[in-house]
Amino acid sequence: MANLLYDALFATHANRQNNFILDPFSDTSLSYGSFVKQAAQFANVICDAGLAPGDRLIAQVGKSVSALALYAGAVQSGVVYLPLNTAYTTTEVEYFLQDSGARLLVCDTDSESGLTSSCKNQNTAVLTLSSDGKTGTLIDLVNDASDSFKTIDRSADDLAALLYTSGTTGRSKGAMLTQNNLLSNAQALHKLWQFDDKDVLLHALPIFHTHGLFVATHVCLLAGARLIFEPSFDTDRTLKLMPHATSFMGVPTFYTRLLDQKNFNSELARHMRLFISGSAPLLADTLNLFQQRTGHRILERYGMTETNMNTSNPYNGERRAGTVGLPLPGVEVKVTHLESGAELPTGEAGQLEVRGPNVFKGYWNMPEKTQEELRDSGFFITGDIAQIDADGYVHIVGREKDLIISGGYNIYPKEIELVLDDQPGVTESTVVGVPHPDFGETVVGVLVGKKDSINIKQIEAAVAESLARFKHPRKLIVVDSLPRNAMGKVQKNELREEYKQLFSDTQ
Ligand code: MLC
Ligand code: AMP
Repeated sequence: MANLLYDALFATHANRQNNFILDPFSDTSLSYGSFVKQAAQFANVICDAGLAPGDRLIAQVGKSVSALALYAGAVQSGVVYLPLNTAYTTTEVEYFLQDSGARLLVCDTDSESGLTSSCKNQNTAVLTLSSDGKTGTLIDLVNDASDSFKTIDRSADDLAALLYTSGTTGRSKGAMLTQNNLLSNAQALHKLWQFDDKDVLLHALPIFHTHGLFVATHVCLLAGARLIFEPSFDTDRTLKLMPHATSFMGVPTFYTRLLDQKNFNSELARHMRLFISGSAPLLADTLNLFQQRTGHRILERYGMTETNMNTSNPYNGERRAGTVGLPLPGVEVKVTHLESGAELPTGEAGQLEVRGPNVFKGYWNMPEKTQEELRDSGFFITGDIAQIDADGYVHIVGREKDLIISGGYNIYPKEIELVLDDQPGVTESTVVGVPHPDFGETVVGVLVGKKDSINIKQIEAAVAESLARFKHPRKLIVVDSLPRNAMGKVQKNELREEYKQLFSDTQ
């Protein structure tokens, strides 16, 4: 047997001296060969920590080359990589620790103390890694570890990663991603988007999500391309670095922020060959404005944690504004009736379903939830409402799932409603997403209770205590009652309509 994912992404680069990571500011670089050696050191430390193939490793660490080498070491040692948003609070991380049964937690030096007791309770080892990837107990061990490691065999259907995507019921669900889920998708994108070893990807996405870790990094690894590996997205730095790059991937907020910069123009983008957008809807206006400003037409694609990428606008061919393009080779999409599941005729809007080698194995420890969303036929029910036009282009027209996407991050209202309902004086609450000029959508909490019995500041403090900053309602509104339909269901669309101007640019 072999380790398909490791062999394709990393082993192929062993001993190669060509550049992998570039830093144009300091004019330094790291070769592929050196990176592969670093990964082996991390793999040795992971095994020395007692992890066996299939064990889970939680990484809640800043974006650094060491963090990427930790991921590569996890793949090489056959453990299941479980990345977490660095914004998650201790309370949120404790859930993931317990649900995943992780054997090792790698966290930032600053957050170790808050997690030590939970880790001790469930016999999870803890190692630290500083946000710049240069220090911590993990690095101390890596520095003493051998830079060669016998790669652990893993089959195509073995788990490679476990990524949590919050659930409408409030409990995050772990999406089980196999070696083949990840490799087949990376191979399809590598070919479709024509990446090669002359490319330099300006990588400003976090690597604790699908977009930054699997779409951006895997495609470059397969192509032998170079990465300008930014710790996070910073508009000014992006403008300075762009002349050194050939390609860029981002969420729509990256693009609207670039367009807000008057000095962002075709001159700065003259070396670029490809801009890709995803994770949230890209407005047709943004796409057209970007093309007018730079001469480049952004290529929009659509994916999910459970399926990696499903559709993409073509590299050569019409990049149709307001659509997420055509199904990837090997991927099938169909639109079905919300209740009956029957396939709908072309052009009709309904539930978007996806089938292919990219579709995950199921939700960790949630067989019923898996059964609900993954049909016996292999089609996965995405929760997105779409219509497919006569040319086969997929238009995402809405969401059946109760989801807010803010700056590319998924936020599930239920998780926030549970906290708000718990607050003194609140008899009930509901959370909706409303348009936001920068983040696309943002969170509004609507509370029912007696005005004088609700303390907004205290509620904001309670929310901050248990939920990551990006989930915090940007506005809390107290009302006498919530709009309900005849069945008693809260009419969130009425509230979205009522508050849609709350953050409008034209205020
Ligand atoms: C940061 N903040 C956010 C936020 N990001 N609040 C809401 N939504 C977000 N997305 C908080 C900050 O902590 C800060 O809090 C305040 O909002 C202002 O932050 P900012 O300085 O404006 O944010 P910034 O740090 O610049 O980050 C914004 C961003 C970042 C867009 C660069 O959110 C980002 O990198 N998003 C990418 C997410 C991503 O990779 N999605 C892919 C999911 S995978 P305070 O305390 O200072 O007020 C997927 C599948 C697929 O969806 O198809 O790809
Ligand atoms: P996540 O679960 O974090 O991977 O988010 C996946 C969800 O993001 C999808 O189900 C869609 O709702 C949304 N999404 C991703 N890409 C796009 C896109 N290009 N256009 C609209 N929505 C998108």
